[in-house]
Amino acid sequence: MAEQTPLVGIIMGSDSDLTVMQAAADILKYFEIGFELTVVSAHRTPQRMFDYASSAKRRGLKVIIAGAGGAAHLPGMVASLTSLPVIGVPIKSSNSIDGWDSVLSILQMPNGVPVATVALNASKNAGILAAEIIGAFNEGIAKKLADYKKQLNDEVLSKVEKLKDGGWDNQFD
Ligand code: RP5
Repeated sequence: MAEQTPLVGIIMGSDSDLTVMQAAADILKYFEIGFELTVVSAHRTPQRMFDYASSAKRRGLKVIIAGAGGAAHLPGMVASLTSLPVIGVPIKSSNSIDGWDSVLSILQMPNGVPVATVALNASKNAGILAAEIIGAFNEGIAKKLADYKKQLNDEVLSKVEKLKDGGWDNQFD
C-alpha cells in the first residue's frame, strides 16, 4: 500500500501504553486510513504536547486519538489546544489504581472542552470512532464501515444459528 497522508494522530503518554494503543493502529490499517503514531506526554514533555496539538490541524490531521493512564491529562490538554475532535483512551497502566482513575481523568471534562472517551483500554473502538468521523465526509470510508458492521451482524447471526442447531449445553465439548 502506498504511503498515505496521515488523517489520524495516535498519541500516548508513554511507550508502555503501546500494547493497548496498537489496536487503534491495526483497525485504521484495516480501513486503509493513514495515521501517525508517537509518544507525547502531558507531564514529561509539556512543550511537545503543546507543539503537537497546536500544529495538528495545520498538518492535515482530522482526528486525534490520545491514550494515557493514571493521572491521564493528555487527551484533555490536547483537546484544550486544538479544534480537532479528540478521542480519549483510558489505559489501566502501571500507575493506575484500578483503571477508574484513568477513566475519570479523561471522561470528566469541563463544559466547552469535550473529549470523546471510550471504554478502558478500548483503543480499537477509538480507531473505529475516528474512522466514523472521517467517514461522515468520505464515501469510500463510509462504505468500508458499513461492510464492517454488516460483518459483525453476520457473525452474531451465524452464532445464533450454531446455538439453535447445536443446542446450548454442548457448545464447549
Ligand atoms: C502515563 O503514565 C502514561 O500514559 C502511562 O499510561 C503511565 C505510565 O507511564 P510509564 O511510567 O510506564 O512511562 O502518563
